[in-house]
Amino acid sequence: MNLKALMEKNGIEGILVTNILNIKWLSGFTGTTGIVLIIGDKKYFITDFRYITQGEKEVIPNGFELVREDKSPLEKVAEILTIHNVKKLGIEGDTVTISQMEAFKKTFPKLEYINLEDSFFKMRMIKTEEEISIIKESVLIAEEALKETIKIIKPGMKEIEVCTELEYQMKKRGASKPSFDIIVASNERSALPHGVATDKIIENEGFLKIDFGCFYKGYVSDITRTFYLGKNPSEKHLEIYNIVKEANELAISHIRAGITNRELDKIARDYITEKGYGDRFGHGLGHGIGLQIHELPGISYKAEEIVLQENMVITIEPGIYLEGFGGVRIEDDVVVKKDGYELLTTLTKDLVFIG
Ligand SMILES: [Mn+2]
Repeated sequence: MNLKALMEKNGIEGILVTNILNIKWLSGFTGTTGIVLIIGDKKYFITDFRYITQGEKEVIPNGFELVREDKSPLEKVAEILTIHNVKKLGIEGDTVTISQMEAFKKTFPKLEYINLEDSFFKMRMIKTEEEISIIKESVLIAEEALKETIKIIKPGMKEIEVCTELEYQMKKRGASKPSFDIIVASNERSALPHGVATDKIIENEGFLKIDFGCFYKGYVSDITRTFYLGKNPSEKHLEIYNIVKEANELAISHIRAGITNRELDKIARDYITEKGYGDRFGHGLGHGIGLQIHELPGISYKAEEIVLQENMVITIEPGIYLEGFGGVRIEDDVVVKKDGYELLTTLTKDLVFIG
């Protein structure tokens, strides 16, 4: 769906966009303060003194009119709405706060507001070729950084040292920051699905799970690899590693436009359940990525059913977590294609022994 279709469907003349990531997605603006107002074919970007130069460079090439406000952005919005005689305005119901809504109602008391709910998040699900190439870059930076980091990992190191090295290696390659708090979970801590790095010492003979990624030009990567530190894994280590790897590969092999998010989740979940570990896989199979680390569609049995479409970018990340023992997750980033998929992650999924 595009903006025009969104306005027609909702019977509105304009849309007020305040979510900063939706603003970036629409206008290309990378700053932190601005408002976008769409009225019919006209696109306005309203900002203050601090962002005029940046705004000119970023939003004007995308067809926006730059409007400078010196007092209050909402007063400027009110002026433009009056010029165009707008009566019904769309707002982002999944983003606007109660305080913002009260401010809108105070400034434009005569308007009728239409809740566009998650429409922008749904539009953002399908990436352009340009967005996909940036995400690809983001994945490559993260992967190269991990390869460099693995070289220095040894028993006796703290998880947080691994995390710091990985962050440094990503930034050195052009990342602006990690896409979330890096997870470095060693030994029995690997059983924590979201065990962010701590000052725990990494010990020999156990799993080391690293879930990481970076922001590059505003877009994220999100990858997990589980390593074995040492040389003598138990049968259980190998068993759960292989089940997770097979579930990951099985799910990815089914990706194509037309399958639903829930069907995909079920494929991996049924496989893990068949092998006896269904209750140890307690989270969704994956999620969309883009300007945010968790975007629509959620690839989960709990998510609203969504049919996958070409150029959605999703993660596939099955896991098995055994409390007191350890856990495995293998996560890849994948582009949905018409008749299949494009795997962006290139790191091996074979169990790698380090240390
Ligand atoms: Mn993820």
